[in-house]
Amino acid sequence: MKMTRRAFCAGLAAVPLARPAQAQDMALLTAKAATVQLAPGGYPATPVWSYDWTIPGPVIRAAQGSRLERRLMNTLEVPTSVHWHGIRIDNAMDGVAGLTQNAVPPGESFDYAFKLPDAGTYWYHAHTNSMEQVARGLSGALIIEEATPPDVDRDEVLMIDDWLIDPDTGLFIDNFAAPMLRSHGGQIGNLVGVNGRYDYRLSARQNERLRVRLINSANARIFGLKLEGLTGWKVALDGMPLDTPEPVTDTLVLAPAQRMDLIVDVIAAEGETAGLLFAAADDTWRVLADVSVDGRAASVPRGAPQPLPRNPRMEVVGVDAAPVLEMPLQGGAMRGLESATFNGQRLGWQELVEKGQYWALAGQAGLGDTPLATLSRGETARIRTTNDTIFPHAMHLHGMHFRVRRADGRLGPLRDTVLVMPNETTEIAFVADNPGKWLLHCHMLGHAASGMTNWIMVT
Ligand SMILES: [Cu+2]
Repeated sequence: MKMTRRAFCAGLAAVPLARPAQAQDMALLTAKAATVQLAPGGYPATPVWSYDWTIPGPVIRAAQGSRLERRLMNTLEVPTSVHWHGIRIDNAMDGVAGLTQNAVPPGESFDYAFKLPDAGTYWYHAHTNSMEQVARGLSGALIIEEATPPDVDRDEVLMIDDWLIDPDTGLFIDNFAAPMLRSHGGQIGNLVGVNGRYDYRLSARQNERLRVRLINSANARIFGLKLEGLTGWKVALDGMPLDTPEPVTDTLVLAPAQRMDLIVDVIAAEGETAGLLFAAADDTWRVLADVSVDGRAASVPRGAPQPLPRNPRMEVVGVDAAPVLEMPLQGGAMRGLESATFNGQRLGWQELVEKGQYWALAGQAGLGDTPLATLSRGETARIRTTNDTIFPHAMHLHGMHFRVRRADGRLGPLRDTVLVMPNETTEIAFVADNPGKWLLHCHMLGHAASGMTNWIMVT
């Protein structure tokens, strides 16, 4: 697909339509078919599934400790539901169709209302047939603000995505269920962009300080990212503050569903190039977000930033004494499965393939009636994932954050999604302090739909 980079995109991005709301009404989040100019001007516009007419959906901002209320209105022709990714949420509000709620039928609504215990960068997305619904556009940023925000000049949300578009028609290439994609790395788009634009650009001044909130909302693409004309520190991962800001010295890796907060200083002078680059498949660095430097905010850059204020309940205690649950990641192209349990039956590889199941977690393909584990509230648990496949997987736990326990017993940062590379063993440890049924799945959404989904119960 040939894409020219143009300063001006002729297509009009869709804008949210203001709706008169009754005072007693809950604020709406409408799942809606829309048409958006994702490809450069001159290429056709793309019919999408949106929240409130835009790709991505509106940035929802709320204060830490407050309650978020949204009435999902489903005006699509398919059932849907909303998952509030990374929020340590009431189980009934987690949005997982078939586990925590029934999918909302066309024409109906569902009221989401929940407390926001943690500040940070989160996102929301469809969790009904998410492989297709997220790819068609059903996602948006969810920003929970600290009472005392860090000292920055600006706060920018960069939702990074890719889309698989037929350049002749503008339509999404409709092969979400293709075995080739689901049994391999997943659906990788042919157009990469930020906040719904292939040519996203910001303007900034030299020595201006920005908080940049990166969110990977792609179905399967692992982004390698690099700063140009900018210098910065990592200050949070998956919403949760790091104890100490870490200088960015190398390529940043952001797996599907992961977030990273950076505090970035513009070091390029006026007229010099600056921006965020991504590693393309041909190993070249390409511009993902262009920063045009115009003027000067200060004569010298500032020093290292302070850490963000901590969120509550960030400690994971009693890890060394906690029992270890083995959850090997299995299957996929080139490796396959001898057998796995699917819908209560032990099936061989050929039977699994016929049912569209290419992957398994600890011998189980897809959700079973019984959870992978039942944990008592307050218990510390460890789950060891050995990746026996030849593909990377971004493993996400709902409802609770975890820390990676390294081989030497030290704990990594608190997060909700971890990238497990082929032949790698990663152990996560968490306090099971949130009661309910919590999904544990790969966030390569094609993998999740074809076996890599399980759940744990906290009683
Ligand atoms: Cu996977």
